[in-house]
Amino acid sequence: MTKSKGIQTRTEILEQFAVWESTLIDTLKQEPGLKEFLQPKDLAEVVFTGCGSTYYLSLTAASIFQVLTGIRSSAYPASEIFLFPDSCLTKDRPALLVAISRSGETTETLQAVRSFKKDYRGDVLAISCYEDSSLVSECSSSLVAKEAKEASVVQTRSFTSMLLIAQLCAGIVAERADYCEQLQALPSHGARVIEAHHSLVEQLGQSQGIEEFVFLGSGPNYGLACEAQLKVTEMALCHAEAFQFMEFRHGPKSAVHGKTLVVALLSDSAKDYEMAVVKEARAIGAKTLVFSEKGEEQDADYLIRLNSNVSELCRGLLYMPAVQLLGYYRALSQGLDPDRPPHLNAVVRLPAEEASK
Ligand code: F1P
Repeated sequence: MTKSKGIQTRTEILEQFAVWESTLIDTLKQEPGLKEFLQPKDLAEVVFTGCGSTYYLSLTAASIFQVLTGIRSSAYPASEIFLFPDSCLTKDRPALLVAISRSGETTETLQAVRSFKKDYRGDVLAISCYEDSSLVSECSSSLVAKEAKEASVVQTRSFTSMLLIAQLCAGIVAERADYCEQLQALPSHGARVIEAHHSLVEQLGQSQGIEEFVFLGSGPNYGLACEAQLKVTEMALCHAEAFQFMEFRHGPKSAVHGKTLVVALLSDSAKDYEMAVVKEARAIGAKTLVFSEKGEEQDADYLIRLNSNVSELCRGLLYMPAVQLLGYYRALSQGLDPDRPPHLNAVVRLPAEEASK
């Protein structure tokens, strides 16, 4: 008997909220050790790294970390760190590398860690789903979302759970108990939002009237827009792009047509600017799906209202299950198996001769 397509991905998306909950509990148990590890360092900068989904996670994590802690934070793909180290890092300032990898076995991420430890002599914090991975064993400290492990190739609950860990770290370092408290509310909000909008997402994912996707997000939401783009690309092999809202006007909008779905991950702080871009996309013929806290936007074809009452730096996670489902339904409608995208492996391991250069 053939297994139904996408069953693992579907389960991992829809059951992620319980995993968020256990990840929060497990991570908070490590708060004293984490404080001890992170706070005495007088850090000048924090660099986040990963590959693919975990690079996009790094973009969002760095943005949140910098705003909450005031410590300069940036994100680079792991390959850039070991291939172009001096473009990414400075040697004379105490820095921490946060290396993020679901598997903990991606060669580029391990190479980045090794090069950072050797040439920049900094500490490395690992965030992974595998406690017995090479990454965890090579780093000075680690946080593991052990229940977020996945059978699917494509990352869904692992992405959100590891992002939650990074957000909690930022809250702990910043001593923002209020922020950590808000994170506790995300599992129940996540389940509620998906229950309320599942059928809309299914309809949009399956719509024959949509041929390509543009995801817009600014500030901490840019990494999320990139990850949304990757979900649709990986699962559904569909053309998708991601931009910061205002960048969309500088060229990309010229390629938009009546079968483009523009998905807007709104912030609070720049909402008026962002909605002006949505309005413009709609005026040139695109369909628009807007994620917003209050759902009062008039210029949207479709709306997903979060109504979370948590800060914009906290709530981005709530966008992800819906965009993951969008990729899932799009894949099914194309006859593809979201669990097993062609040509893609769960772990990218470089051949030994490439890895040792
Ligand atoms: C990173 C990654 C994924 C991608 C694919 C291949 O893996 O690039 O983002 O979806 O599964 O691996 P990891 O380092 O987070 O394990």
